[in-house]
Amino acid sequence: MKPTLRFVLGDQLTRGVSSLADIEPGDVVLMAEVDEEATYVRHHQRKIAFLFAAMRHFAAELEAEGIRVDYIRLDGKQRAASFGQALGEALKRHKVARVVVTEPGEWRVLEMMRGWEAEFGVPVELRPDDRFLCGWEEFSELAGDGPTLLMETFYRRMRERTGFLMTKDGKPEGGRWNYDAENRKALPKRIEVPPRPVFDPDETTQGVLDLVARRFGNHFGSLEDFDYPVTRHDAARYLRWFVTTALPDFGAYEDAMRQGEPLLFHSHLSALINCGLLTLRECCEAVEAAYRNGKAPLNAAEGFIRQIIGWREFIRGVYWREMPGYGERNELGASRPLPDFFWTGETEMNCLAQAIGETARNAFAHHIQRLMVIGNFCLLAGLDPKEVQDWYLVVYHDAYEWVEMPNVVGMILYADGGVFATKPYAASGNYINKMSNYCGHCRYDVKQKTGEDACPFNYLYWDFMARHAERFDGNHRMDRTLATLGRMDEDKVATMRKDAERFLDGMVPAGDY
Ligand code: FAD
Ligand code: DLZ
Ligand code: SF4
Repeated sequence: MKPTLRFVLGDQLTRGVSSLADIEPGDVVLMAEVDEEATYVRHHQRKIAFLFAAMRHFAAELEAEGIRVDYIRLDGKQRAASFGQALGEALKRHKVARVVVTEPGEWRVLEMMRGWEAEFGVPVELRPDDRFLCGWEEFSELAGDGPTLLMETFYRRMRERTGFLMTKDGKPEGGRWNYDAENRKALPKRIEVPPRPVFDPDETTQGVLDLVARRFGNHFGSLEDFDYPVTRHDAARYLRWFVTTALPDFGAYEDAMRQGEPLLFHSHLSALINCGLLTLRECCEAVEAAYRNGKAPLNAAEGFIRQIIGWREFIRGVYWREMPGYGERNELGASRPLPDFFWTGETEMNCLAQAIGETARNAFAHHIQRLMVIGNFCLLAGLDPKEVQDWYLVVYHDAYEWVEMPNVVGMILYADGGVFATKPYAASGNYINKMSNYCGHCRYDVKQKTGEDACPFNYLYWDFMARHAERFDGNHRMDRTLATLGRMDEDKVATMRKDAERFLDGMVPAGDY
């Protein structure tokens, strides 16, 4: 019998991925570093390096198992510009009966895959990605199929279904489903953030870093001090470190920010889970075990597990439910171009300068920086949703469209009109001041509402509310804010709106990046 060609993409680096499930001796695994994936948006240098290094190590591990791997390097003798070309060339090299792939994380790639059978005249079997707990088709059974969805409803069903943090008699551990109210503490000054394990690049990773510097050195971001895990072994070590050292404080300080501390008590596991080096099950099992062994409090364990089996699965369900066309949504009619400082980090707004600077250095910013600093600014400033999506997809090492797009379109920009956000996540400088020490290092005054020295988040916040007051009239979660706006002195509102106009018009558009 002719062998099977199994095409494994860069974010499918799991030995148990469905495309490898029934691998037989003689089958060939195809993996390819292709220019199109690195440049369809100009990904952060560190993201490309991370993924290529992880791919090369994964391929070596398969080979060590005796599996035949046809690995196409970006700088090798065999080259391919795109997934399609890589497959077409591989089919000339190997006489196979069929091609097996696991469904991809992006609509764009799914469309390509659907065309392969006709294009290459070979059967192509597209298998579900069972590394997620909830398939695309069954999402509506768990989340509902109305025009609006609630993550919390979906999450409770996922808890029941998986049994994570459930008692023997089917109740949520501790008697409550959600401990979020305990997870909003500011970081006390005395708390030290624990140092993390670092993973020095080996020869393979160094080769990739050199390649990326050569080929993509003009992309955003830096490769300096690359120390992230790129193998299954190191990823598992990083998970163990998180569970034993950071998890106990993860919950309480989940929303906190501190200047010079890009990771705090966050797991920093998203890129490892998204590319497949870790499975979400093992992460949740390790966290649950820490709770059951008395090593981590319930608010931390529940908070982490909710992010994974709740938010992560839910966001993916929203993506596939709303595609295609989700990326085009623009309910609030936002059209301002992305400002230049999103690429340079050069802004006097310290919170933004810190979050963007860390993003450039690490290809990472934690959730509250992405949501309440950068995202909040994008919303209030009325930035064009397409430009914001591209930026988020480029800059984070964990970014794939299935997860980036709903977080941007639905969560930060409210550009989908509230498919799952009951109101826009808008906040003034007060929130950032409460949750961080950024304002103490800023040239703006967070207490001032108007004028040259006032924190721009303050007047941008009220300008946003005034701009969209009619749109949000009738949304009960906005009642208090709109009532406050209604009671404000008209001249004061006019001054804030003028300040907002001055500030926004003063931003330099980024242009083509
Ligand atoms: P932790 O704080 O330790 O949380 C644990 C895990 O929960 C994460 O590793 C992640 O897998 C999952 N998670 C938490 N929140 C979300 C969420 N909202 N959506 C999906 N998964 C979640 N996450 C990505 O993985 N890729 C992205 O491209 C991405 N883009 C985002 C864009 C915006 C505008 C926002 C607001 C959030 C985005 N997130 C994205 C979600 C979240 O910010 C990151 O998953 C998180 O910061 C990763 O850091 P961590 O691993 O330390 O997470
Ligand atoms: C993000 C990315 C990059 C930069 N490069 C590659 C690559 O060369 N080869 C590959 O197989 N995958 C890459 N990826 C991940 C893909 O973009 C990802 O598999 C698809 O977007 C589907 O989620
Ligand atoms: Fe950010 Fe305003 Fe605080 Fe400056 S004062 S750090 S701009 S919130």
